[in-house]
Amino acid sequence: MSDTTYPPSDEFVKNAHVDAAKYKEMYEASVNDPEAFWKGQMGRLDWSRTPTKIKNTSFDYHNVSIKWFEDGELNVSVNCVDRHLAKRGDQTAIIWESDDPNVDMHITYNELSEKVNKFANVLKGLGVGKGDRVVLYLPMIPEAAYAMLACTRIGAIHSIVFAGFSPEALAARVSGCDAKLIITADEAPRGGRATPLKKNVDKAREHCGDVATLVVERTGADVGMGDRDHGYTALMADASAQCAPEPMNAEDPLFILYTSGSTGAPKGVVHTTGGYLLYAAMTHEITFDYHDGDVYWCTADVGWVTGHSYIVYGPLANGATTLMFEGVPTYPDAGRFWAVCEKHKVNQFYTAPTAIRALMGQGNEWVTKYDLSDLKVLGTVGEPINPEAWNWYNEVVGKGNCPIVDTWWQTETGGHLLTPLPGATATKPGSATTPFFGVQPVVLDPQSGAEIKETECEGVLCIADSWPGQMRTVYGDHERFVKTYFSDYKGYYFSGDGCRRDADGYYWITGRVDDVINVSGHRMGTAEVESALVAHSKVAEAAVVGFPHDIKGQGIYCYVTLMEGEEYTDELKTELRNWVRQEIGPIASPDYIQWAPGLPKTRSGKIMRRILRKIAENDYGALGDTSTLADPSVVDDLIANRKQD
Ligand code: 6R9
Repeated sequence: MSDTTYPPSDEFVKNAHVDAAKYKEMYEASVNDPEAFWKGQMGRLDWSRTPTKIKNTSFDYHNVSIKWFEDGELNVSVNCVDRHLAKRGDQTAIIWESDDPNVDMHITYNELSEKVNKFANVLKGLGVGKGDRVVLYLPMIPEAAYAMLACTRIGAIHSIVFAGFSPEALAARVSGCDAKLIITADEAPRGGRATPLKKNVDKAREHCGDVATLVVERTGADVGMGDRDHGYTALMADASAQCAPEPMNAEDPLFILYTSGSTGAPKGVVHTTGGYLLYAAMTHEITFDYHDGDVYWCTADVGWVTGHSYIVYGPLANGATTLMFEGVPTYPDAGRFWAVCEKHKVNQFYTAPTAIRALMGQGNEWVTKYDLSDLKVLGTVGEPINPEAWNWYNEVVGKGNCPIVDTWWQTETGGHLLTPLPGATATKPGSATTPFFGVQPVVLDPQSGAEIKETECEGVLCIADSWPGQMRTVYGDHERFVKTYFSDYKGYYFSGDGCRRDADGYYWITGRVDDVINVSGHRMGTAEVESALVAHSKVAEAAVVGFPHDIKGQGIYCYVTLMEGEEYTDELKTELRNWVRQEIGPIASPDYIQWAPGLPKTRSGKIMRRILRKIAENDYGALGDTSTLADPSVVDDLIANRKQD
């Protein structure tokens, strides 16, 4: 851990939205009088009915309820499109960079408006109305943004499923929200290869029923259209370019996004209209110090929350130019990110530590051969960034001139909670630094749950009061929402992360304290991988843990016990790996599968993951107390058989 600090340059500070003094003043105002503070920020959005009630929130375990701007009315597509037309109709809203480096497209706000209106009418024509759920299973193409905004125009609730998820995972999410329509594409080109999205939808519909599907013709491949399938191009050609926006209550659901937790199936995180959009817009402007005319690029996928808040909603609410990239960082070569930055004169660049680590290993020439002089701010998200990667990002990519914003947040939080502000915060490599406006982080003792008052400390990271971008509930299961986030530490929102606070009050995220692992910035519940493994006929029991991985941050380590009479062979190992990929998707592909004749369990039958984690980490000295195990000898077997790949 490094404690060297990197203050912003005087030149940067001069032009920044927020400098150190303003941060201090605004932060204090935001926590001393949240009502007044957020009332003052409301004007960032256009409301068809101005809210008079600002904050009505309770973290009380018996009565968790979160409402912001509850009597306000607005429409998200109006805020992201219509209201910009008079001033910036001809400005580029979306730059689309295709997987093929020779193909790109600029979409102006006028064009965006036409597409969104038409698309909204297409949805209506297919019987979709206010409150209906629509699943998007799409490549990173402009139609993904059109589809999201079209849903918001008519008040439909979208639920995006990352295009890397398997048909089985897709089916579970379609059923989970009882979707009326799936929007997909024929194929998704990425890194020169095409994923057969429409075929995956066909397979998913064998499980979730024959849900109507709209198919965007991305590659034109012949994918076979059935009775329930509709071609996008033909419907758009006939659609009217005028669709009146549905006025929505601030607390009407905007979208559902499934995310992994420590237990059970992924949960549908629900975000609502007013608070979410305001928070996404404000953090986008201030965290990245976005100024009119800047070109902003977030490399995430719209299938994750980062894509929702920081490719589509935040930037478009601000009238920004946002870049959408269909490809991968290493295609056609390891210079792709920097070639795109040069080509489109990118000013703010936002990516994940896993990508930085992977590119760092390819050599500096891939970066230095491009002109990156337009870059002003660099961002990271998704997992802790190690100081080596931070320093490389700072020196080789930013040439020491670009503040780095290490943004800590979650699907549940809607937007950044801990982050440097580029003109205000002296950064430290590896620290997400200090809270955004309105955010009150606290560090709790994991055992007693008591708040640690000393500045320097370590514990679990909770948040003491609500902010507008917070999730409101788990779709269809409010009890699970309360249980997951408000029951372990009463009166607080529990993030699931551990952290350290240093003498300067800076926060350093130490990783999850629950059974969630973070693989290349993607969240995965070990329980999900375990249930995929035990669904295989030859597997009796499985335990899955994370282990440190140089590029991915964490890798997936699986222990399996087999059904009586089954033999563990290399073929079975391959079969199990493919099985998990098929059940969840390639991102859940196990790095190691170890045969375990027995798993370490307590006498009450609980698997002791702490021990399995240590074995996966190759850290036998720290196994700790194994005397409470029902059969301590299984540990020796596990050590003897470790990583026999
Ligand atoms: C936005 C996003 C959330 C989890 C979170 C934490 C980890 C995210 C981080 C970070 C350290 C950062 N995380 N940002 N850890 N530093 N800057 O990633 O949402 O997919 O829900 O993951 O990711 O563990 O709890 P999500």
